[in-house]
Amino acid sequence: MGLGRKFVFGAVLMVAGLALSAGGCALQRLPNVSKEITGPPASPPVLAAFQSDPAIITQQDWQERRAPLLRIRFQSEIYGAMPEALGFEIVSREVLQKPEKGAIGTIERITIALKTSQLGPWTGGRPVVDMILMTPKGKGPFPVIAGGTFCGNDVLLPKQSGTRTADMALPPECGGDAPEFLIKAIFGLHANAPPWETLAEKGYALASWHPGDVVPDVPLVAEPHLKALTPIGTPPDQRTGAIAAWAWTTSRMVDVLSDDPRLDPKRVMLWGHSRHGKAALLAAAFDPRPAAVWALQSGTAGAALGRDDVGEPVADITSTFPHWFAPAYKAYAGKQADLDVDQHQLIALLAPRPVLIGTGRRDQWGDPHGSFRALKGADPVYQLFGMPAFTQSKLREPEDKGVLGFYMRPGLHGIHTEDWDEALSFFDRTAPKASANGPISGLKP
Ligand code: GTR
Repeated sequence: MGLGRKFVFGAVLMVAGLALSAGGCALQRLPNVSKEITGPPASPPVLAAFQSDPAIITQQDWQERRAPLLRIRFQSEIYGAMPEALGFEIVSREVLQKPEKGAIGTIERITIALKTSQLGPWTGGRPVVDMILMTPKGKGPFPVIAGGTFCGNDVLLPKQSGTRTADMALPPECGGDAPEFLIKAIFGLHANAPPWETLAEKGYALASWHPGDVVPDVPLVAEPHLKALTPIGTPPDQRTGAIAAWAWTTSRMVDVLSDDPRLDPKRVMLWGHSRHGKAALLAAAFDPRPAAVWALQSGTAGAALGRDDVGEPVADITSTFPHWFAPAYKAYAGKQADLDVDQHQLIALLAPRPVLIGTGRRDQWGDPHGSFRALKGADPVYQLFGMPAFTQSKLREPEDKGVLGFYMRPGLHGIHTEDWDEALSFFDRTAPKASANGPISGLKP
């Protein structure tokens, strides 16, 4: 076999391997979903009586009675106990790129040790996260878009030395040594790295970290880390799941970002794709500080309704990724209708903050329709906070109004330029105004 042939053969094998290793990933479920909205409304209705809590009438009812009750239920039934928040310590800061001519801005690596109530299996008894922070040129304080990266910091900025993160196990979905062009061909141009230049040009800072620094995304490897993060006294079937641990990590990153005078603490926006979209939503549901969230193809236990038979079933997600959840969640395999909470209630915990849900038309497991209905189901809580009703009737792109937005682009599971374009125009439109020092270039006043 000639070299060229060998290469093509190798590439085909690698594509097949990647597709298979994506496991339950939507890649294998190719048919388009309907362009018309299908499926019943979200249940239970978000303001209706829940357990022994009577129906919600006012914002105060929601904030003081219902929201705390839902947070307890989401932890006990789906995500497991949130680790305790005990703060952080900056271990080191290193400037990887100075804002000199030709550079987009400043790029730093900030090494952060997270404090936990227990001694974990980490070096020094606590998890250490490397955050890569880009601040654009110009005068801040800058709004910042923050989120976990899928495959480690070293693929974030391939041409930038010094970004390598702690040496944690990566999930098989990262494709082993698959070349970057194949990853991009399968999972999109921005599968591994956000559009740094565009963000800098628009006046956004970008914070990225690898959630696997805290809990590696590999089932058996994750287990001791999860146990170490689980608050003492938690029933075993509610031990912290990785999505909860990553959401908690996100909040610690918000601690760090909110303390940085170059950034605007009122404009910390979260984003995440797929499993990290689940974590971004959960983080903002438990933390009032993130100003807005973009969850892309977050699917089951993310933005998609989970009590129906559409999308990725609980049985599949809990057997492929048992470490993501509380062991209790597995009990709903094959009987997800028995759950008494659903994801529209999770989204409602973000009210009145802007939420953009992105989906792909061929990403059947991401469940575009269930995600749209979840936004609709959360809307009454947004209206309780005086937000305009979610009236969007087309799945394709968000309407240019309101703080709830939804889009369904063509294609599969991945992160494309089109996704970032949708997110940036949504953030430009809905992000709060600068809280000091006047407007930021690129943002609408
Ligand atoms: C899939 C998983 C989805 C989604 C996705 C991802 O395999 O079944 O729930 O989270 O992984 O994170 O890419």
